[in-house]
Amino acid sequence: MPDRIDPPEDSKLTRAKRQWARMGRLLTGATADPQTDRLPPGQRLVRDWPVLDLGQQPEVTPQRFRLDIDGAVARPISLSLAEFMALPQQDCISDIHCVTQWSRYDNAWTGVAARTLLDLVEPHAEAAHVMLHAFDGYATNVRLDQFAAPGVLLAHSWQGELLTAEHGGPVRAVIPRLYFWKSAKWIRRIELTVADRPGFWERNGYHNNADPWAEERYS
Ligand SMILES: Nc1nc2c(c(=O)[nH]1)N[C@H]1C(S)=C(S)[C@@H](COP(=O)(O)O)O[C@H]1N2
Ligand SMILES: [Mo]
Repeated sequence: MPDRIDPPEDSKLTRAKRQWARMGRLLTGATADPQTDRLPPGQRLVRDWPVLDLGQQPEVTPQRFRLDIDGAVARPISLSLAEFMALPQQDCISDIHCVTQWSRYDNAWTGVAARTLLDLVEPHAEAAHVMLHAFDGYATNVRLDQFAAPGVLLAHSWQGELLTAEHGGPVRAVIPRLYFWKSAKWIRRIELTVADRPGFWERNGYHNNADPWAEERYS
């Protein structure tokens, strides 16, 4: 049975965001409560799965694939595809929310939980951020606690089939509670850092945090 991803926990942050929403601080002026509003403000549902990227899809053969996990960690590792596939597997069903306003419900992903990889490398106590680097040169930053959250996967399959190249195969990140640009396709390296650095879209006007329920689309 796949784990169902529940909406984000109640927290000081989400309570603050709801307060901001009530004050009309969202771009749409709509209120959004991740506890009860499955569809974030300003989003519309689609049934197909659009392809979005920088337009240069790298050819990542199983031979060429390599996943390095390094930076502010005690035990850096570098995995072949076979070594990655031999790690404990997890199924997760989650929703996609793209900043270009489409959302897609109930995507069944299979892969290795980010938590499992973090346990292998043992992050330093000061590590607080993650930079995801991809084979096409794309990079995106995410807070370590958000990367370590339940439901975050390094996925190789979608709906029971291996990920196609256009959707980031052989392995992509899936970070369900953030806008989809944080979910790097063709993942190559997971770099843990002490300080935060902006990734590709984050240097180009996108929001650093990317919480869909707070409509953190642009900086
Ligand atoms: N490596 C890489 N990952 C990427 C991108 C990219 O250009 N390169 N684009 C991001 C953006 S903006 C989105 S919306 C999603 C799209 O994923 P999809 O094409 O599977 O729908 O991938 C994200 N991950
Ligand atoms: Mo996107």
